[in-house]
Amino acid sequence: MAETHDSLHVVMLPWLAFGHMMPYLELAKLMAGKGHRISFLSSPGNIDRLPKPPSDLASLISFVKLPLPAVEQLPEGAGATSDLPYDKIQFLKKAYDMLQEPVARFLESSDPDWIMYDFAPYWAGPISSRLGIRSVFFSITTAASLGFLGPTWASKGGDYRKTPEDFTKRPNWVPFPTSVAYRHFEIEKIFDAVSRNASGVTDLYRWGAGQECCDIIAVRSSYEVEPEWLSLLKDILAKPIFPVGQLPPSNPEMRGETDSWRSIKEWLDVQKKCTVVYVAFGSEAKPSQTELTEIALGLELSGLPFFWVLKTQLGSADTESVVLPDGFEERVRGRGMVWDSWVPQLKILAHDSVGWFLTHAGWSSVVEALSFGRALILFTFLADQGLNARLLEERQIGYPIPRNESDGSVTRQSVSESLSLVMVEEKGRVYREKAKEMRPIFGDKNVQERYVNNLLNYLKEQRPVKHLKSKGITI
Ligand SMILES: *[C@@H]1O[C@H](CO)[C@@H](O)[C@H](O)[C@H]1NC(C)=O
Ligand SMILES: CC(=O)N[C@H]1CO[C@H](CO)[C@@H](O)[C@@H]1O
Repeated sequence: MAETHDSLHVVMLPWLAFGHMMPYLELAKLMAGKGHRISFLSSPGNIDRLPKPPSDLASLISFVKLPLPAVEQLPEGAGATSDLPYDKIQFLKKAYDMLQEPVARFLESSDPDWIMYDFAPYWAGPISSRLGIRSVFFSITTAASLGFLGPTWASKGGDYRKTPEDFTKRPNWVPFPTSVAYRHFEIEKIFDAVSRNASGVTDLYRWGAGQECCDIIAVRSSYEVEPEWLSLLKDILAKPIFPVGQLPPSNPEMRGETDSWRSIKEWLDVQKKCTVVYVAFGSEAKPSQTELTEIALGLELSGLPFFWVLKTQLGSADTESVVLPDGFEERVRGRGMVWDSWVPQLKILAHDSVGWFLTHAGWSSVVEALSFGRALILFTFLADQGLNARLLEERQIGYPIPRNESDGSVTRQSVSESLSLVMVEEKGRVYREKAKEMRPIFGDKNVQERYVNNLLNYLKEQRPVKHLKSKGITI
């Protein structure tokens, strides 16, 4: 891939979470595939852990390592949210905010056309406009989540919603009927995002301030999936809104042919076609001990084959690791496999034996599964997962395991019953069919390319005037 005279230089500044860095990187690859140059900024440890782009794009994507300053209470060596228990993430944000100077210096010296920044670096907008660099607020969450968050005045502190209960209802700026809102137990768990924290600002403030200071807003979304929400965003955010498509991972060879994949594949190869439930809750979620016990016993009760990627500890600073019920692994041996380290999720989802996915509803996992038409059974933990789940439930693309509304607890019976509903019963047929229908919508490369081209056309047309002139482009 070679640069041309109208190639752009775009800086990407994703939040220090793999669920954010990966879709940013996916978009970076698609843009580099069109000859544009990307500088991808993150902590050194994260960059070392990210999959390497394919060799034909490697020269166009430069990874820029920004060491994180030491912050009291932030465990040494932690560079991403997945290295930390939930209550320590505020210190990672505090360290991240201290990157303002290094980021400004990088922007000044490299003079890109555009920067694409995430919700956490809400300070990137003002820095860029001071330097005459244009900016995109790029949200890796769905348009529904952004719509639920609301206009910037709301997220910046003027929200009429004050109690957790307020966040369980449709916001008053949403004019169409929808069930997209948190459930009681979901918002209770994350309500501190609404309050001040060690970093000095709330998460909501970061979203609002970041959206307010950019030139345009890009969303990991598509008109095929969220037409009503995308049109709402135009109204409430009063900025050009660009869906960038669902960004299905383009490169299932991530991290190469590892030994772990060889043993996983060996196990999957001997299972019957389309029978295995893949169970995984993303890099940041760890079930509580009671949840873990009930999910395990539910899987056991169901009698179904499963492959479970289980995180029992969130980084070495996590003192509350969880354990499987006594004798569980012996009892399910042969039909169930529990894996406690990183897996090539995309390859597992792509395997013929896998038919179903018990997921936390993180959007990257949803996209990966639907791009193979795998039916979804939902069990949410944190962040925007509840909102994603409602969106999927309302479109009958995902089935939520019934839970106690007030504390979110789940029973082994409801786990087992939900699995058989989606997998075998007549009542669950709609979930199986919808998942198949979604396959081209989430996985089609041409659909994806259209969205990226549309964004790129705008970025080219609207590049900073000084750069147009220096490249001899007349306006
Ligand atoms: C749900 O949880 C609450 C709080 O733990 C408890 O009081 C209630 O009895 C539970 N409801 C059901 C139906 O189990
Ligand atoms: C200063 C402050 O309010 N800290 C809170 C930030 O949020 C965490 C949970 O993520 C709480 O434990 C802190 O008390």
